[in-house]
Amino acid sequence: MKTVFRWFGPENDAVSLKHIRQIPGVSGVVVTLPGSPVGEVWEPGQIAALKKTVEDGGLEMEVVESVEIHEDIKLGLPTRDRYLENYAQTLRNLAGFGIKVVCYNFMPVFDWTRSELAYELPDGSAVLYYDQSEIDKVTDPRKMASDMKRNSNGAYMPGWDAGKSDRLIELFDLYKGVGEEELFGNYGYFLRKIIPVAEECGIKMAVHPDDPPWSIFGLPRIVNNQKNIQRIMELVDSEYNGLTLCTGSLGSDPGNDLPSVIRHFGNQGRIHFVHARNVKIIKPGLFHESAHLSSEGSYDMYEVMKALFDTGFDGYMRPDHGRMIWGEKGRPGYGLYDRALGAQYLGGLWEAIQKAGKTR
Ligand SMILES: [Mn+2]
Repeated sequence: MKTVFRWFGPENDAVSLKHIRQIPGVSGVVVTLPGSPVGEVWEPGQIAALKKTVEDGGLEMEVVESVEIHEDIKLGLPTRDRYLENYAQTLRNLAGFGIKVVCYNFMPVFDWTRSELAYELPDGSAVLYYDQSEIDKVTDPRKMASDMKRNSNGAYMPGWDAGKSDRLIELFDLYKGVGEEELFGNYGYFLRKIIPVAEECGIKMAVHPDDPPWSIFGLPRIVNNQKNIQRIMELVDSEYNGLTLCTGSLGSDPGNDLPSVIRHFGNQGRIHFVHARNVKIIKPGLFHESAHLSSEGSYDMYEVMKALFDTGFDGYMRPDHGRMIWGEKGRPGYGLYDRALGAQYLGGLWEAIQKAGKTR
C-alpha cells in the first residue's frame, strides 16, 4: 500500500509540496488539472509540467483525481462520442507519464454536496456538515452551487466550477428523462468504450461512490451501495473497471457496512484506491465529518484497515477530508494539519495489522 495526499497544484492549494513531503510515510500526491475544461483532452505538455513540479518536490505522481466525465456522456446525448474520444486520449496521455490509477465519479450534475463547509465542533475545529433537511429547503440548485463556491475560502471546487452552474437549468431539464436505469445504460456505454483503452494503457479506473450516497434534488445516483456497485463492476468485467473505496461517502449511509463492502470488492481485486476518513452520523441524513480516530466518528477504522489488509489491498490510500484545526485557513476538508494527523494514525493501524498478521 502507498499513502498519498491530495494536492490541487501550485496555483490552487495553500498546502505546499514541501510540507507534504515532510509527512512521514507519504510517497506521492494525487493530482488534477485545475480549471481544465470538462470534456477536453489533457495535453501532454500540461501533464509533463505538473509531473516535473511534483518530482522536483521529491514526490511521486501516480494517481489522478479526477478526470471529470462530461454531462453529455452521463445523459447519453449523441454528442457523447466526441467526449468519449477525448476521455480515451486523456487516459493515453496520462499513461505516458506513469499514471496508474484514475479516480472519477458518475454523479449527475453535482459533485460532493454539503449543507455547511465549516461547522464548528465543541473543540473549536471546523468540519464539513450535511443535513438533508437543509438540502430539502433548497428550491433553486443554482443557489446551492453559488453557496458552495462562496463558502470555499476562494478555493477552486472540483465539480462545482468549470462553468457548470451556467448550464444548471438546462441540465435539470435534460435529466428529466434519465432515471436510474437510463443512467446504468449510459454508464455501461462509457465503460465499454473506456475500459478497453484503460487495459491497453495500464490505467486502473476507480469510480468514486456518490457523496452522499443517495439521490439529491431528484437526480439519480447509482454508485451508492454494494448491490449497485456490483452491477457496475459487471457492466464490464475487468480489474481495470474498479472502485475508489471512499469510507466517508459510502459510510454516511448506515446501511453500507464498510468492512463487509471492502471484503466483498477487495476479494474481487477491484479496490484500487482508498479515501479514508471518519464521519459522525447523528441520524440518517444528518452527519458531520470528524477526526480519523475510531472514537471520534461512527466507523471502526481498525476494522476498515483490517478488511483492506485481509483482502490483500495493494493500491493507494489517502487520508480524506480532515478538520480545520490550529488556526489553519484553507480549502474546506483539505487543510494540511488534520490530514497529516490522519496519515499517521492510518499508517499506525496498518503497521500494527501487518505485524500482527506476520506473527500468526
Ligand atoms: Mn472521497
